[in-house]
Amino acid sequence: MKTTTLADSKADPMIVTVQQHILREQREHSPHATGSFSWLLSGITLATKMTEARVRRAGLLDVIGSAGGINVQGEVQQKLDVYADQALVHCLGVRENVAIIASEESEEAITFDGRDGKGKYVVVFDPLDGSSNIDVNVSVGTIFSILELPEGMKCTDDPTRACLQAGVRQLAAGYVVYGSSTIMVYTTGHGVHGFTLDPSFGAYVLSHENIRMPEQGCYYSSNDAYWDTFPDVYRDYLSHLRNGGMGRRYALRYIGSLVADFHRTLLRGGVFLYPPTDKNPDGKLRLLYEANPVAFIAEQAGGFATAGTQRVMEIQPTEIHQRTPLIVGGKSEMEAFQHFVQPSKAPASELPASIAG
Ligand code: AHM
Ligand code: MG
Repeated sequence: MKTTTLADSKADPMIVTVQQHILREQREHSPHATGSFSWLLSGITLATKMTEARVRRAGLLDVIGSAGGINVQGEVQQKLDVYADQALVHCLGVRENVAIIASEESEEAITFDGRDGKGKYVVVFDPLDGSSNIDVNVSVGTIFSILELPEGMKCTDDPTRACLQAGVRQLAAGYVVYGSSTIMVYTTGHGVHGFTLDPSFGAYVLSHENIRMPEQGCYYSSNDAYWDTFPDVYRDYLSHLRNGGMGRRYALRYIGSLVADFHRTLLRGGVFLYPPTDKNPDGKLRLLYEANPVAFIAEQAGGFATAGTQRVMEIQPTEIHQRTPLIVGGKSEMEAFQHFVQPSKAPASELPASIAG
């Protein structure tokens, strides 16, 4: 008699969930791993599923909220960004291997009591990026970066200092886009992988394995309203892209949600820029939980991220909520950018014809 195996059955054969994928990666790259890292990551995936459930009902919750601001349980409705933050704080807080967290929503880093000796991870995150878009049904996201507690440091010593590590020290980074579908993208330094949430059974399922950024795309992504206040080199670079200097005329795509704009750039190529402006001379985006995770993912996918003249991941942070300019994109666009900003350091062989003269 033939025995039916799971592989034979028609029910979701051979899916790989994010959890299985992490365990598989650990077996391959860190055979002595204890599983503690995947336990930490499961806290993040759970929190993002809680947030996604709320995002999907955003309009409905607003209606209920406007009828008195109290939900059926008698609780005051919470704004989604606060809810997303609380979901992460809660889900990471119950994982004893998390020593410290820092969130865009909190001024200070948070440490958990009684974790000395057990807590070894530092997690920094933006719980709901682009949340001003939520009321108009535009994609928003969650971004995170995972670091290790510095050698010899206890989690109660100086939580802020534990967070102030350069991006090159990230163990993992990722984001979730709550878009037309919900997708989680992460890296642990072994490529970039994407998992789409299957709402029918609530699991992130591998949908984009080993994502590579196209070497050249056809979009640039920046807030054109600030054009007049961009430094000259940025305007020259953007004119170069727009006017066909890279062999094609680049078109503009800008959502105003970093996670969504970056996700398109990762899959379709091109370049995303948030340069210094008059209003934000140091850029607007936050180094630790916006620029660094995006930079790690971009580099793992064959792209690059700079703050102008310095690689994003080499910046030594001095403050948790420090801002930075961010220019991130595929190989061709980033090499061309280098020619505008630091011509002496740009790769000679790749000079765009129009600049090489
Ligand atoms: P937020 O973290 O408060 O949502 O702000 C960050 C957002 C990014 O998602 C986006 O890239 C940027 O702000 C858009 O800013 P602007 O409206 O100035 O173009
Ligand atoms: Mg943000």
